Amino acid sequence: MNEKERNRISRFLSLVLRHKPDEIDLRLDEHGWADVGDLIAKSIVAGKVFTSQDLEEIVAANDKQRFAYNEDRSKIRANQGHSIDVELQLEAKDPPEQLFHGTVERFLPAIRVKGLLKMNRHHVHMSHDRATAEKVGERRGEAIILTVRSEEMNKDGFTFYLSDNGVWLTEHVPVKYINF
Ligand code: HQG
Repeated sequence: MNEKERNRISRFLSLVLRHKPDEIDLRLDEHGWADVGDLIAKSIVAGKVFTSQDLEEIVAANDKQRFAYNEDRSKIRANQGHSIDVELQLEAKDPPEQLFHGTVERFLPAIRVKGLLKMNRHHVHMSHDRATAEKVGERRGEAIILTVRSEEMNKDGFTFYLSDNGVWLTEHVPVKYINF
């Protein structure tokens, strides 16, 4: 499987493991896990053909480590980014002093009023390095990087989580903790 093909399947996996499992009649358990055999079989029906070995390659090669297997590799899930209702059982973790969030100019008026909202996802996504936040913002245009005073937030009682692929997550970032 070449890189282009891997990316195509990877995007398809994001769709069915994070947002629309119903589209291929895939069942995810309450923690977001899909059975690997079931995923492969139902993907084939949907015209996305890959083997379990292809899947292992896709998971290993994924630029953001978006997917993970359980211990015996019988199940797979997305590490974060869901819009459907799953409980990832993330562990709370103390954040560094500051975290970065990449966005674009046109969202700033709303962010200045409401702070950072999780929008369609389960959490607000932040990164510990500015470069990653730049990439996140650039998906939508010229990136604007906001600094979140995460340590202060945490001291004030807000909970932070670190996903298995290194994304920092929290429910909501009120305006007063954002440096624009
Ligand atoms: C913005 C991708 C108006 C927020 C990326 C963002 C990341 C507001 C957008 C991951 C707002 C939501 C997450 C407010 C926040 N008013 N707009 N009050 N608060 N926003 O995609 O952080 O490829 O849900 O700034 O690389 O862009 O999917 O979040 O622009 O890691 O693995 O609303 O998704 O990773 O957009 O991206 P998103 P995000 P994957």
